[in-house]
Amino acid sequence: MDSQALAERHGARNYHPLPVTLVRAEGAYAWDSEGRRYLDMLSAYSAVNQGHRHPRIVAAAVEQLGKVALTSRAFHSEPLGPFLAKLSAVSGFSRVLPMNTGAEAVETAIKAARKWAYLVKGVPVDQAEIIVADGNFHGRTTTIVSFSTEEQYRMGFGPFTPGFASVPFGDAEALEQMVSPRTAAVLIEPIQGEGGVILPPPGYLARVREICSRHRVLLILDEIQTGLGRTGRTWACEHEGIRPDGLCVGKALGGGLYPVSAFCADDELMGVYAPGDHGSTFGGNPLAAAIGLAALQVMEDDDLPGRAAALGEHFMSRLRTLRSPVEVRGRGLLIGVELAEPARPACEALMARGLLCKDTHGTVVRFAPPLVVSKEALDDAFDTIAQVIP
Ligand code: IF1
Repeated sequence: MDSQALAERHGARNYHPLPVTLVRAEGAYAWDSEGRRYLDMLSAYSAVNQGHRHPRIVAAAVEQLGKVALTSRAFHSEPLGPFLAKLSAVSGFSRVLPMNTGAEAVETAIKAARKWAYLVKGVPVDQAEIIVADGNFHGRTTTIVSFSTEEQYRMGFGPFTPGFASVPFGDAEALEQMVSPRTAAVLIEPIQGEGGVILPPPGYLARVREICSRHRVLLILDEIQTGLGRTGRTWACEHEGIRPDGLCVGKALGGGLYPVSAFCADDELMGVYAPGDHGSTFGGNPLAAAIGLAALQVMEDDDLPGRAAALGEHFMSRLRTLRSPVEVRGRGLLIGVELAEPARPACEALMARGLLCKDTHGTVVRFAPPLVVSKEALDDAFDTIAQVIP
């Protein structure tokens, strides 16, 4: 049996992958078991911003593997300190709590916000509320899907965690109406990726920032997908010149090699965590720290935010010349092309022509190539896309 058949036979059916088996990848490209080359337009959902197997990140991983890979946080490890210091500098927050998956970073943020509400803000214990946005995606744990508005992500997984209220994404007035003395935090994505690459109205993030500051509510941004250069700035919130009180980071923090995530905040918020309050077997392990440090250095040295800004503007301007899309939206190299019909057939046709894409929210084709992609590759990709989505 080949890999697809074995996965069909033995794997849980929680995905419906395109019929392609990837055996090698490098930079912006991947090759299947028949030797066909594809331009990767998904980047593992923005976890491969630095390109597949970036030589500097692979070298850092191999070097660390030759020393020690896993110690647990019961002991210090050599690479952890420099990684935490680097992410602190890049995020602009004094403290970093390293985890593995994005969902764990979000859960870390939720726990910190609730404890801050009780210890610092004075919200009665077990009554803190966190405001989220309709159409959100923050991960798949039962607490996180408790506040999802996507029925499929919730169906059959109750009972759900209380203490969350959802408001329309982009509506600052509705958000302010939802604020109460029990509100600990607002948790939102600067751009909703899974929601179909939904950008809020200009100024929305700045309005939310002002509302949170005025009501002494924490603003926590989930930049797990939008962060680390994807939208043309290191952090998507920079487009509106605002600074949250907490930042969830993941995906490309692992440099396309390994699960690395973190929650970043200043001392007042992160200070609610005392030794033993929260943790993870693998969080902040030496291999993750070495990879995370290299991933951040590559983002800076290869100017991935600048590349995403310039290439994204160019690519979106070309996509906007196509007649059939309902809308082309995005920022940097996080782009969604909304079709008038289901997007999966278009993704299958694009795959047959050498582009790996993923549909989202039924009718949207997401284009999110590695940020190391060349302009020429994007121009070739446009010519291919124009054949499928005229
Ligand atoms: C799947 C979606 C994208 C995320 C944001 C937290 C997480 C994610 C903004 C959790 C993860 C992944 C999960 C993956 C597919 C993909 C996805 F379609 F599910 F929503 F990218 F849009 N915050 N997104 O996008 O991070 O725990 O997965 O490391 O679950 O199918 P994780």
